[in-house]
Amino acid sequence: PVTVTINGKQYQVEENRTVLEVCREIGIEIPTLCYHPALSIVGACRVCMVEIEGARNLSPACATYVTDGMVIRTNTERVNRSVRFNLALLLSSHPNDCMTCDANGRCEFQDLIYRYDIKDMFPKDLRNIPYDTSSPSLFRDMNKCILCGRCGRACKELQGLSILSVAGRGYHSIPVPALGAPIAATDCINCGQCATVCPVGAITERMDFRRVAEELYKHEKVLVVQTAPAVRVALGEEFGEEPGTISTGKMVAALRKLGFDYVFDTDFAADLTIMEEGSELLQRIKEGGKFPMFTSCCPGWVNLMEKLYPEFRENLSTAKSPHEMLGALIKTYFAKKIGKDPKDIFVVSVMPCTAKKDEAERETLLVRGHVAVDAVITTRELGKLIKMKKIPYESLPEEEYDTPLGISTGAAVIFGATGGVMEAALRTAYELYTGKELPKLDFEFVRGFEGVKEAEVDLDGKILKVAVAHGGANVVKLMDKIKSGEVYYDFVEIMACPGGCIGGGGQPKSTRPDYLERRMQAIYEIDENMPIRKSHENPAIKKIYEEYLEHPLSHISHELLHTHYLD
Ligand code: HC0
Ligand code: SF4
Ligand code: SF4
Repeated sequence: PVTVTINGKQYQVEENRTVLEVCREIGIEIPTLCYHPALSIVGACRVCMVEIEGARNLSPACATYVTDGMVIRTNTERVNRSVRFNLALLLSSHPNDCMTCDANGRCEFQDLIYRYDIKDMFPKDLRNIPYDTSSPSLFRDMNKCILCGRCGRACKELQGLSILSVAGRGYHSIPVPALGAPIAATDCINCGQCATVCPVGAITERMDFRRVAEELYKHEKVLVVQTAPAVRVALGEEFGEEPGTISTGKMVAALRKLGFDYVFDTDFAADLTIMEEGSELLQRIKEGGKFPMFTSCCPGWVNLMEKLYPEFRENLSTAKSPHEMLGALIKTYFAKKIGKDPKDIFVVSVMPCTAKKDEAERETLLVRGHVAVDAVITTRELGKLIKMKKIPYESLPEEEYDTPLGISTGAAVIFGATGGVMEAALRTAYELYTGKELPKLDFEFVRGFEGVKEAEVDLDGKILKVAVAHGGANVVKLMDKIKSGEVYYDFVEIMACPGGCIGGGGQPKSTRPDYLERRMQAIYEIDENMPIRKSHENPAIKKIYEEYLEHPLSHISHELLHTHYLD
């Protein structure tokens, strides 16, 4: 440890830490914009400036490491003047249209402008850049860009895909796709990692919550909503709760209050996915097929595969992603059950994911001529909808999902974290393949944040080589190795976002260093507390096969639950 003096008080702190980290830990606020704990440090925005005794100039706290005897001041007039000057400069090229901005209320820039009481100090010098509405998942308004560069770093460092890089000069420079192309014309995979780190409203998900609000208001159709595994461990953050707060019951209650007629759980379909995908894997093992078999539930990954590794198209499981399976069942099985025409049913998916928006528009996912999912909204958009309708989220009593499409197991909820689909699949594949009961349900080697996890699983004599990768940058590394033949696996789980869907591009924005860990802990806590923890033991899954789907990979399962991929 080293001794530092901050604002006149002495502290013993760990070495190799920045002034910013140390100050935040002891509760001293330092404003930041370009800093994000998941990204590299660039010290570009100059709003975290502090005074270090002995240094002539102010130093950026995010990029300055503590040393023994360092004397730091964060609260001097000089610091304050400098922060205000930098904020005012940024504001001079930023429109003041907070009222209609989708980041309103959770904008890091707006917060600072308000807190430091910055009025327009310099004449406005706006940029007049047209919106980029080319993507079905993302919306870009570069007039609002404050040049923090977080989007570009997220795309490059987390996703391994340098789609956005800074072009132009000075305050007119902005992060753009190469040659200024619309984002949909690039290799962008719609993961939304850029949007979830954007501190302002420059890159957001395409907003679909107003369309959903409109349907709720008209209420001409039967309104059905489903929620993804990872939403329940993050939604609370939109209402000031700690990351990892489990909000399943409140979320269901809020959705009913919003006016949905049925609240179903994507987790039900995650269990169904395991039945279909697990059976597909066992079938490939017995009858031959392409290996490795890749999971297919992450549309960010499917986009990445189609754009960068199309030669692996047939290696992908043909199983649709869970929310598309559920949408398909709602428009067929469930429609018949309630005596409705599928065109009179409106299905909304609440997802941690922006790529699910473009997935829902794929023509290959039409079910008997109908879209399976009519609208996808992100966790953040659900938060907006609840606030817009003034539903008192904090005081809602917990409620349960509707049956039968709301019944699920612990195996389903872990889909939300990297390694979860693999673990859920192994729990079922082991028992189906060997006919024996698993001695231990937890497969620890696929858990955690290691970029690529690999293992050999003994299915009673048959050794299965498996791997799990999350975050595009790790995915690209793994795929290059698989492609070159350097490594071989039988079954590979891939999630495009860091940490899996808990870190999805539609999740609440967070600059806390521990938000992913906490969300992950919550996912495994839910699993542990579920009475049933294996997909093939879900009674509602057994019933739907008996009543409707016959058996995994049946003719009707193929029609409703499987798909194919684009050339
Ligand atoms: Fe996921 Fe899913 S686990 S992709 O991350 O498979 O979005 O949460 O809903 O569909 O179930 C996202 C999360 C899902 C799907 C499930 C899968
Ligand atoms: Fe990059 Fe993902 Fe953003 Fe596309 S959505 S620009 S791939 S971070
Ligand atoms: Fe979407 Fe999850 Fe894939 Fe990210 S990891 S693109 S949130 S499905």
